[in-house]
Amino acid sequence: MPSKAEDILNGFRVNWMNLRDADNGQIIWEESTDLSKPDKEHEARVPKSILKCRAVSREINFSSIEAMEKFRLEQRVLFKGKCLEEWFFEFGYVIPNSTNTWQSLIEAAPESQMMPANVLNGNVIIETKFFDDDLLVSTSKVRLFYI
Ligand code: RRQ
Repeated sequence: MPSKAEDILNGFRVNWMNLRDADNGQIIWEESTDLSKPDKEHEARVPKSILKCRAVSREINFSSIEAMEKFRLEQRVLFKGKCLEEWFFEFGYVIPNSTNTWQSLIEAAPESQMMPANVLNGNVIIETKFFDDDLLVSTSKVRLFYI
């Protein structure tokens, strides 16, 4: 018998996602592959100019069959397995059988110095944990290439 977490996961998908330079609204990256799926390590190629952005604005368009009380993400930036930074994003209540566009702002920690793109390239994994409140629904991993 499927658990509640499995029911949510089975009815959940990311339809598309984009990233913008928050200072000028220009799209840096967009894709319609579902980077939330937990079974395999995903890869994404992003322009290295993203590292110069003060803030990145992200839209995630997702659909859910199941209601969620408090949909939220915990994301970790891992460099060679070591956590550089952790981010917390909360969407809140998800209407059953709905499609939603979730906008979030990713800001550089003040006075944080980015490593060069050639050092980061292929060595950064974004680990994303999907929760409904305290219930872990899935964990996905995306390896980043800065091009
Ligand atoms: C804290 N230090 C760093 C952080 C460093 C460093 O110290 O050298 C390097 C990189 C980063 C992470 N970047 C954040 C930027 C850096 C410049 N200032 C603004 C913030 S990043 O550009 O590599 C970055 C941006 C966005 C990493 C992850 C993401 S993301 O979480 O929005 N994301 C994107 C989708 C594919 C490309 C990246 C991963 C993602 C999003 C949603 C889901 Cl469901 C799964 C995975």
